[in-house]
Amino acid sequence: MSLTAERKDSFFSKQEKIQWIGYSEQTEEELGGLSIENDSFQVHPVFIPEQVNEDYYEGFCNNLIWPLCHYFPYLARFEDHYFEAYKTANKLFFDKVDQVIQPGDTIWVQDYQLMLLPEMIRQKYPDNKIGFFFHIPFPSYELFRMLPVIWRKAIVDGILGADVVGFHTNDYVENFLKAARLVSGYGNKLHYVHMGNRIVKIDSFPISIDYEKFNGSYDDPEVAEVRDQSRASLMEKIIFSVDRLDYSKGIRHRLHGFTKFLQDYPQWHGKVSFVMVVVPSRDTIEQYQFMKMEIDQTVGRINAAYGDIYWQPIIYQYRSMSYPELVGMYTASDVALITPLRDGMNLVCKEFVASRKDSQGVLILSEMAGAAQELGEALIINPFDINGIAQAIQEAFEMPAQEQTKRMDAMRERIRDYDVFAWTNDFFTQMMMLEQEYERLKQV
Ligand code: ADQ
Repeated sequence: MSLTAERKDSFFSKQEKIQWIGYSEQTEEELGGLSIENDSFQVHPVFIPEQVNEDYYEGFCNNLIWPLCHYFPYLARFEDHYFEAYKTANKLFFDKVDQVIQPGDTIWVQDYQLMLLPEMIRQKYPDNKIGFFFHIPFPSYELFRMLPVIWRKAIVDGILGADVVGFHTNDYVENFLKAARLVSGYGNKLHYVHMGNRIVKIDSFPISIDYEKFNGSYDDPEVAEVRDQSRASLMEKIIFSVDRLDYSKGIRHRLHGFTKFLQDYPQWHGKVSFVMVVVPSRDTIEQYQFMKMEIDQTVGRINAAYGDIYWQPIIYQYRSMSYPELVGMYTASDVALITPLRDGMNLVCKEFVASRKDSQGVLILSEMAGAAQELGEALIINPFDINGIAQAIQEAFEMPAQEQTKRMDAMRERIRDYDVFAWTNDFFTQMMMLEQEYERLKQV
């Protein structure tokens, strides 16, 4: 990552209309040729036949790449038909790019669902600038090598069709460079990979959020109402967490940590409310259904064991939240408890920090989230260490207001300076300046 003042100028404000290509949940017939367009975007839907999509999205993406990249190899399923569907779906995206692309266009491909697409575009359009961003952790080679050789090679070569390849952290960059070397024999110099007549830059771009939006929402009347009501109706101390239902998010470990806290610090009984919101996700997959059942049971057990008729330690919601509710809870809480077992970045912690215009509140953050590398002022915990979670909650509850402000302000400044717009500009600037930058480095 590198950032200069001029990189913070809005990149998109200088550009022509953005052509957005994405998967459509509706069929072509249902959409009926309806075109989605406004002043800045035009959306081009990609239609994937149902069976292909099941093997592609639920299969290759969610049953193989997701668990492997989040260090759950025992959940990964290696099916030939998954990979066939993955190739087919990437080709359907390519066909849409092929219809829309204009000479001189820059194409930015997002995430692990489309790892073969950069190379497909490169082969037909050698001169267009292509970027690729990977939103989840790129795993250590020992996990990546579990993929069959042909699949690994297709993935590495597919991604390297881009000019600039971005990851959230330097660790993921190093993991990818090692995979590129061991799978396809591509060496690198200062993170530039040589691909015959062209170079590819591999770098870290820690994704961020719209800082001003979250910061500015503090005084929004709807947000203030949620905050006031929560503070009035919940206990003296409020802990908050919100995530998609996913085994990578460490929800069960969080519950065990909270139970340990209740065991070890009984002085807080009757004085703490843990508001835990889980947003439904991928609940057609068996593992997710099982996990949901386990969470429901664990919450029930904790509330039954520790609560009484006046106090429920955990307030658990399985639903989506509106924006005012989300920011209302971020700003009402004393502690945000974020405990993923693995997370590419984790935006919830950045949203919490950006929302805290009052510079109060304590962030407890797992060291396994990419965000931990930027937010060192949080109380950093290991999500597998249940005692550590319990102690961090106690430390957060006892942290003086002044100390909270000091930590919060340092994190807020960092997120404000590299927000999602700076992230975009940084990525595009590196794409545009790729060759000059490489020549300059060669002289040094
Ligand atoms: P996700 O795994 O989806 O993203 P995350 O980065 O935390 O995880 O983003 C979740 C987003 O959904 C946040 O903006 C949050 O506010 C919102 N959200 C979560 N629960 C919600 C609820 N109940 N109601 C409403 N909104 C809710 C993937 C990777 C991450 C990476 C991002 C971006 O897994 O590691 O940070 O992409 O690159």
